[in-house]
Amino acid sequence: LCLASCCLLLRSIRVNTSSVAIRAQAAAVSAPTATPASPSGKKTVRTGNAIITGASSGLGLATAKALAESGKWHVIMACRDYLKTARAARAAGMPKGSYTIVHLDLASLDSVRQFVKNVRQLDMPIDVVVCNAAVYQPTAKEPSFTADGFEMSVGVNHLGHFLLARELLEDLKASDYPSKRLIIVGSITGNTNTLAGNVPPKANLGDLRGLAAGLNGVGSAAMIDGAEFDGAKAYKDSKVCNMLTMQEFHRRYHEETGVTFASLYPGCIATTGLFREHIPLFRLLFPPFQKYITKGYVSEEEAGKRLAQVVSEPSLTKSGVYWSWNKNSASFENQLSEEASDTEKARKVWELSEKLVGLA
Ligand code: NDP
Ligand code: PMR
Repeated sequence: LCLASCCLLLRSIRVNTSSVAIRAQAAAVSAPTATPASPSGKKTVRTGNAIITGASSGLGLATAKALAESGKWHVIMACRDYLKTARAARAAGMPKGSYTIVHLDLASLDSVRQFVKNVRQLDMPIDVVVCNAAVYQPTAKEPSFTADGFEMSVGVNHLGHFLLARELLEDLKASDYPSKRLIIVGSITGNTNTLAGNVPPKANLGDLRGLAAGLNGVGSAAMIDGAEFDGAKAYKDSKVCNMLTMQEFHRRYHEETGVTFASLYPGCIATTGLFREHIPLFRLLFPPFQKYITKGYVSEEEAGKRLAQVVSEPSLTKSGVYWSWNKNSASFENQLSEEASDTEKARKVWELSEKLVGLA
């Protein structure tokens, strides 16, 4: 059974379906909700405000729910589909007034800039930012591109978040919250020091020639390493960029700002929308494969609790850390792969990304 599932899973990555183009949508902002005040006279920390990108489903939604239900957080759900997010929040039973939905399409740098303006208009301090949204296009034969012409997976998962995080750093810096955090979700599949990270195609940023040339597929490659397009690899490369970016933020800004920078692998949440573009056979086999064979499976609810810990647990304030959880669901500081902890590569990815998003 193990061998058969492995072969089917591996084969299923090679089956092609058309990729979905994502367009920038008009900005939509829900009415700001007042942050509940802490009871007067008591020395309680005020309600924290956490921005979570991609909170309309999967890990982002489960984290938003866990934080909202704790009563200690107001969640700003940064999503590209307003109605879907509103329905998801309601269906998840998130308390009314515990969240605000603000439009964000990470596939458009204009949308990212507009989001930052809209969020500032809410007049709430920004205490935590969680870069969680992602797309995974394992069956795409050809690359698709963001509004700014970047290959979609790296464009959304890394470059959109890079601009967002850079812009919001000053808001985090200005916040008076006792523990301010910027969290960028990583993954085991970007780390080649693990079994999961050695399933082909493996992450590899190479000498960054594709990123340097703009990732636009016009006269240059759509892949960071300059090689031919491979959707699964592009996703894994984007996760390496996420983990490198977190560490570069830590080196450049932790001391100056006091912000905690962190990344994590929450476990294999095999049931989320991340696999929506995969073939039906993969979607059928992947959850039982992860539950019964690798035993790496976690539910959306459990993964949401883990990310919520990285947002708010007083014990997880160390900066520059990539968190993982053991079989007993206890958090620990995990080791990144050689590439995902390469300081020189982190600096280069940072500098090239700055140029691409118009910050340098
Ligand atoms: P989902 O597909 O359920 O969630 C992804 C979210 O990203 C959705 O809310 C989606 O919005 C949003 N999104 C996609 N494109 C854009 C865009 N252009 N602009 C704004 N939002 C966008 O997947 P997961 O919950 O699994 O993924 C969440 C994170 O967890 C990702 O960073 C992923 O890499 C990471 N992860 C997941 C693992 C897993 O096993 N599932 C394991 C390790 C890490 P919409 O609803 O509109 O499509
Ligand atoms: Mg993997 C302990 C082993 C382990 C873990 C924790 C994961 C997580 N995977 C493991 C092993 C294997 N996977 C093995 C042995 C195989 C070969 C059969 C395998 C295959 C596989 C495929 C085809 N796995 C996958 C895919 C995907 O398409 C997923 C992916 O790579 O998305 C980028 C995936 C994943 N495996 C994981 C996790 C967490 C994923 C989702 C990827 C992510 O969110 O980063």
